[in-house]
Order: sequence, then C-alpha cells, then structure tokens
Amino acid sequence: MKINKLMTQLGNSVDAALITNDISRRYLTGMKSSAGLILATRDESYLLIDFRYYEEARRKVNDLEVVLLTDSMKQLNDLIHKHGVKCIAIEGTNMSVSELSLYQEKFPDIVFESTMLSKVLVKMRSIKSDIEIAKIEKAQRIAESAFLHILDFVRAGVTERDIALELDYYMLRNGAQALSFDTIAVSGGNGSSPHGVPTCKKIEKGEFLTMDFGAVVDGYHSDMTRTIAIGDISQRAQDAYYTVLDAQNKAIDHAVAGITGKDLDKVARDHIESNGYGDYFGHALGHGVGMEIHEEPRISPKSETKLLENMIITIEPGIYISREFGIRIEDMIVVGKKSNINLTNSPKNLIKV
Ligand SMILES: [Mn+2]
Repeated sequence: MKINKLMTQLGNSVDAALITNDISRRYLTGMKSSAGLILATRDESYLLIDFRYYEEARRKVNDLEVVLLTDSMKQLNDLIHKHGVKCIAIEGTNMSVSELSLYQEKFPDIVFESTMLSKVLVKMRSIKSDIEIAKIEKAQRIAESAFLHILDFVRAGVTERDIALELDYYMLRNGAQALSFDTIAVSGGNGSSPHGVPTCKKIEKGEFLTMDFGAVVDGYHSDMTRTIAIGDISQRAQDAYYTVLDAQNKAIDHAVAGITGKDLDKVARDHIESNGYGDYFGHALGHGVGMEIHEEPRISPKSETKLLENMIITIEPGIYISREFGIRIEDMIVVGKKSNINLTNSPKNLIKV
C-alpha cells in the first residue's frame, strides 16, 4: 500500500513515478533486488524485474503488477502510452545525469520532474510503521547483546581490531544479516577522531574505549555507541564522560514530536558548552536510521526539520580532545507525540573493566 500512499503524496502535477533506486524499490516492494524498475501510474503500478528475481517477486509483491523485464525502454514505452502518461516524477537525487539524458532521448515527449519524488520518498521513509520499528528493534537487540558479550572480552592488552572483529562475529552469529557499517572500536588518543578506524593498537589501562556498531535485520539498521573505561581513568576524563551523558539524557527528554532538529541539537550542545567543552563536540547530535544508516531527519545545528511521531533517530553527543581521548554515547529513539521510546537498553553509567 506504500505505492498508493506515494502516488497520493505526489499530488496531481505528475501522472506517473519512475523508481530506479535499489533502496526505494526495496522499500516499496518489500523485496531486495539489485536491478529492476517501478513505474507507478494513477491506475496501475508495475514492477519490471528480470529473470533472477521474477519468481520471487511474483510470490512476494502484491500491490504492484510484476512484469518480466526483457527490454526496459520498449516496455516502459508501451506502459507510458497505455496509460497516457505525460509527466513522470524521477528520483533526482539518485539518478545519474547520463541516465536522465538517456530517458529524455528515448522519451522526447515526456516531461521529467526530478525533485518531488526523492523528497516524498525520503519523508515517507523517515516515519516508520510498526513493522519497521520491530525490525529495527530486533537489530538493536542483537547489537546490545554483542555489547554485553564484549564486556567480558575487553581487557588491557587486546587490540582495537580484535574488539571490532569480535563484535562483528558475535552480531553475525546471532542473527545480523549484515553489519550496519564498519564497526568502530577506538581507544585512548585514537578515540578523538569520531569515525576513527580500529588499529592494531592495544588498549591500555587508564584509557577510554569507544565502540560504535550496529546490526542489519531485513534491510533495517541499528546504531549504538558506548564508551567504557579500562581500569582507573583521570577525574577530568570522568567529568567529561558525565558531561556527555547528561547532555545525551537532556536531549532524549526533549526528543518529542514538534521540536526541530536544530533545537534538539542545541539542548545537548548548550549543556556541553556550559561545562567548558564547547570546542570539543564537532559533529551533529544525531540522524534518522532505517533502510540506510544515515537518513532523514538530521539532528544538526542547521536542521529545520520538525520531528514527527514514529521517526527513529539517534542521539549521540560526544567530546573529543585531540590525542587525549574521545567519548560518545549513542541511543536510538522512537519519537512519540509527548514522549519517546528508547530502543537502546545497554547501561550508560561509566563501566570500568
Ligand atoms: Mn550514529
């Protein structure tokens, strides 16, 4: 039924939509494939898909007519004429210039509208259905059980790379179909780059270890970060940790429908600034999560987007002091009308191993 909703939201200025992007196609059909086209018209919608996926599509895809893809341009041409299509919305943010010129050359009488479709799809995807929320929650359960597992594995002398590999292996062994992104496990001075790459550096007593990781279930991603202490750490490092945690908790309290991305970002940023760490939080507070690890809405100082019920966002403030240490704490939140649900159950009080 997503396809009907899409056509309604596109309004009357176009009479068809041509979907060419893999993620959009999966979102609208519920089926993963590496090639294929959707042509949605006012009366009927078609999934043109090749032999490799045709049988599966016939079984799984109900709200589009499944057509065996043989000659895409000829088949599109037939459908365009059959439905009297004159203006087609295309995914401007995903289509290459050469692809667009090919369509324009093959269909000189058709007007291609390249901004609306991407916008409508991004907005639709940002608001999750109960089924989508359940998939993300399942992915998160796998990640947080990996976190519990890693607490037993981590000790001084183990390398960052071994920790990352252990997290990956655990998640894949316990139901993750893929990893959300390259797992981050960084310690000590290496932790001050937010997206640092795990190295062969051994973690040492007195350091922080930051782990940012996630699992994929049915195409939906999870995203979490925890920072833990190896042995005793300095008072200054502890203060910074609790500044990040308090900033995060404050922001979570404000993550309800109606607030803009920039106002939510400001809640955490103001707290970090007022504690003297304003220069050390150099990235956005969070982002939407779903079929892509980073999607709408953005929770950044520039984002005018208002949060809506059933958006899933991360809240991940940090403090990074060059060559000394880095701290980040990240939870995933389902936005509600007046409150929210935190999908991340892993403890946040400073853990010392
Ligand atoms: Mn994240």
